[in-house]
Amino acid sequence: MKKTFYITTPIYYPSGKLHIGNSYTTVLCDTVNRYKGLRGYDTRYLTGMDEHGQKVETVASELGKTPMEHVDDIARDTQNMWRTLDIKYDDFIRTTEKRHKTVVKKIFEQLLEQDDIYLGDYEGYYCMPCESFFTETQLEENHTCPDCGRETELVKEESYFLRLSKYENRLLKFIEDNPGFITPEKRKNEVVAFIKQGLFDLSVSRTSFDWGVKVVSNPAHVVYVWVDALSNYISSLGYGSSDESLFEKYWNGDEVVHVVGKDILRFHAIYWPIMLMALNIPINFKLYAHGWYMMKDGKMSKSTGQVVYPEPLIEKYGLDPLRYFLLKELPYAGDGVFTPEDFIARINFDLANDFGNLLNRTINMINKYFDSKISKPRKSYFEFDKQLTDLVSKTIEVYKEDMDKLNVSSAIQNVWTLISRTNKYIDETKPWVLAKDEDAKKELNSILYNLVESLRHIGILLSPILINSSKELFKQLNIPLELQTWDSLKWGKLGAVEVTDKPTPIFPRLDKKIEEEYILDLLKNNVVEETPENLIEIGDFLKIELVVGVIKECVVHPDADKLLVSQIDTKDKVRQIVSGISKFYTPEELVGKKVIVVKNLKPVKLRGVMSEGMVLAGKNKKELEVLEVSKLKAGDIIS
Ligand code: ME8
Repeated sequence: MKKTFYITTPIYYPSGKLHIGNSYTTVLCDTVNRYKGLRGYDTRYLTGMDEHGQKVETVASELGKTPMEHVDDIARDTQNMWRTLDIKYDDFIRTTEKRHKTVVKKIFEQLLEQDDIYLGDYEGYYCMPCESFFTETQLEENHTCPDCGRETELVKEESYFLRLSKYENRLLKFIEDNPGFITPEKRKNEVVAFIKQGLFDLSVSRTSFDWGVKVVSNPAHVVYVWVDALSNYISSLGYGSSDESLFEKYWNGDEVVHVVGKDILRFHAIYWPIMLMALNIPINFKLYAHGWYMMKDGKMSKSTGQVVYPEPLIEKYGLDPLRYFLLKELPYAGDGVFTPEDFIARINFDLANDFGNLLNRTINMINKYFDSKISKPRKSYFEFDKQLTDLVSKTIEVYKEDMDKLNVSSAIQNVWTLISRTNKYIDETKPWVLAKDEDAKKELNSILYNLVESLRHIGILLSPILINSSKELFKQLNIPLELQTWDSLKWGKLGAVEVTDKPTPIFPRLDKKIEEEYILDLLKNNVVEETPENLIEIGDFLKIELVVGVIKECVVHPDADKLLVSQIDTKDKVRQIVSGISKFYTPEELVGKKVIVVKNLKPVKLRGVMSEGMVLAGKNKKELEVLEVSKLKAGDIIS
């Protein structure tokens, strides 16, 4: 029986178009999954979308869509994008699907019944774009989000909690007993340090929005995103349904790997295993947390145009160069940077010069010296042969170790060492010199055979990575299917070959300057002037009632020097408004001014004094100026 292998990406938020950063995870999983398939595993690859939450509800309404219409659109676009990247997943789960929601409901109720989930009160600062809650001490200045720097909102509501604290010691022991559970090592250390600080119970429901899975026993609550999202890894396998065969086969099978970005490591390394412990499901997975793709100037961000999308790069340069770049340039335990210069350099140096040229030169020589046919040599003629074959065997071994660790970047580097060695073999054996000697035909044939045999091995090792060009290599060299397999990775399995007599370079060399400029232009087009998040509907604006008010009296706030308390006539009444403008105006300067007042602001007490509205003012770094009108009268409407 074949061994099983189950690999998952995180399920993506439908917060907009996915960029090369999120694509990295999906390409990485696709590559590892193809590698495992090559090794003879029975593989299953899951990806999908995390479609619930307040943000989806808000963005959809801003776009004038229902949440379901919005997530349908994004899911379709995402699947199209994966098609462009030739991602071969077996299942695409969406958390809005019935098969998923049923499982979430079941899990929640079971945990509630067992008292692993209990009802309490939640107070925290919520950042909507990040879908995250923070304690006050975690916030940056002015209560802004530590991750994205945007304003957070203080939320207090009834909430269900998952008892993390109860499982703290069991989890630490599990991590200690299973050294390969979290990789790379440095990520594991981060997790252990975090747990040792002590775990707080996790808020797992919300009453402030609707777009989510309703708690069966208390429908005022929706299940908060992480319990919903994490369950996808088993709901997609039919866990808890009438047919658990996939769950049995893959979850309780041989290998399960969750691949995640470093930012969501904690959720997968702490909350998910604790949920599984509480549900009495074996923690059969291993976790690999990768770093991030950055831009030269920092994080990828749609709002500043510091973002790269895969499609235009694929359209212009083909799929393999992008897959190669993504997989090669992100080091195992660190972050990577995308620059147009590096992208073009990788195509020109690694793909066109080193790899493509080796294939092209080899085929051209076989055509020129042997009319496209060579035979299998009876013996070795050169001292360099052994060096080459030794390196081939060694490369297979290190490649295997790297790929099993998901260190694809290192696997690629090792294959390139073999490519360089093979290029060097040509320089050492000098086929063009032997070609002049009629008595050296056998030696010349053996050199070309060795080149093709090395290229065949390189093609197999690269087949999960460079999916199109490895096929092209096999095609141009006419390698039979049975010699494209993992089991055929053995020197000398190749017999006689007849290569194509019409070779085409698999990676044409690019003009550095022109292409770098082309990519820079692409990046400029990505600058988004205004994102849906900062656009409002006209209806939102019309909700604000603005009228002219005449300031009748004004004094300094009794308990706060910075505040002025004004009595302002807005015709319907004289209202008291507190404003933080004493640095710019004395009370006397304000009396008599005809200003613009927000009339329908909820009254609040500011340092103990009631304020019923707001006076509009404009400001820059140095000055603040209250907006005034000249002809209009108290109560006149501003619109
Ligand atoms: O976090 N480089 O979804 P998400 C590399 N729905 N990876 C990046 C990246 C970059 N520049 N930017 C984002 C979520 N990512 C949750 C997951 S799973 C049960 C729920 C990665 O769409 C990021 O690290 O915000 C994460 O792994 C993935 O994209 C999805 O992010």
